[in-house]
Amino acid sequence: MASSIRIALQKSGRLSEDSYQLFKACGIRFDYGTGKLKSVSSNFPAEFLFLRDDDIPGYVEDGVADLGIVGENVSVETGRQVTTVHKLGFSKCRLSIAIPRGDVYNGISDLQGKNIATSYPNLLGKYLTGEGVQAHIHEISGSVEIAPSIGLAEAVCDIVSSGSTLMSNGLKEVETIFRSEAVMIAHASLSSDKQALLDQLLFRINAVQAAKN
Ligand code: PRT
Ligand code: ZN
Repeated sequence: MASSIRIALQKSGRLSEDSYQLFKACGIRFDYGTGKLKSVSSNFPAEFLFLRDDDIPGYVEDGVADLGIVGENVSVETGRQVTTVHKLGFSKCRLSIAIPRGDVYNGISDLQGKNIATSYPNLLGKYLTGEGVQAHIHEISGSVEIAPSIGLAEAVCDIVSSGSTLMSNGLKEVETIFRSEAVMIAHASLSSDKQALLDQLLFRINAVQAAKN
């Protein structure tokens, strides 16, 4: 009988601190930020793994981790078979298409035949297909916003929060294709004792969220 649940969190990034604070608010203690890759809770049957966010959906799909916290944007982009069990309300952002500020934009059909740089080829590809637009998607892993100014692409599709990165790179947002926040994902078929631990955890998370509102 499994008596513990394994939870994958982002090691170091925009999701890390809020993920830790969520468990803390739920009364679940564990060592965090010590550089270790694993930590066992001292007062809840859970073990935490600290990983790159991009790797979390795969670990949860494979069952190496039972649960994970990740941006919905990453979870959907990876296409991994996991269950979204709860929206967590932090790390809110959107995935948007942006073009140089001075360019004229009349609508999505203006992107027909254009080059669009992104780290989200799957989400972008699905969106464009749904809109009946054919464009060339250039997958790059970072610094997407500089692509137009160096002549790599006419448009970008990237994560936006305040909009200041787009602005400082001379870009304007023209289409929002996905809205995201941090979510808890779970392995598709948890054993009944792991499901019981997840239910306990969700009960505490709901109480924490209700107290905030
Ligand atoms: O190292 P690791 O691979 O684990 O982390 P990472 O660098 O891939 O991800 P990280 O920590 O940057 O982001 C984790 C998650 O936070 C993302 O997948 C989103 O779900 C969420 N999130 C929320 C954001 C932002 N806000 C955000 N602003 N992720 C990225 N950004 C970046 C964006 O890429 C752009 O460069 O911030 C810039 C835009 O911000 P504004 O405020 O200027 O618009
Ligand atoms: Zn990442």
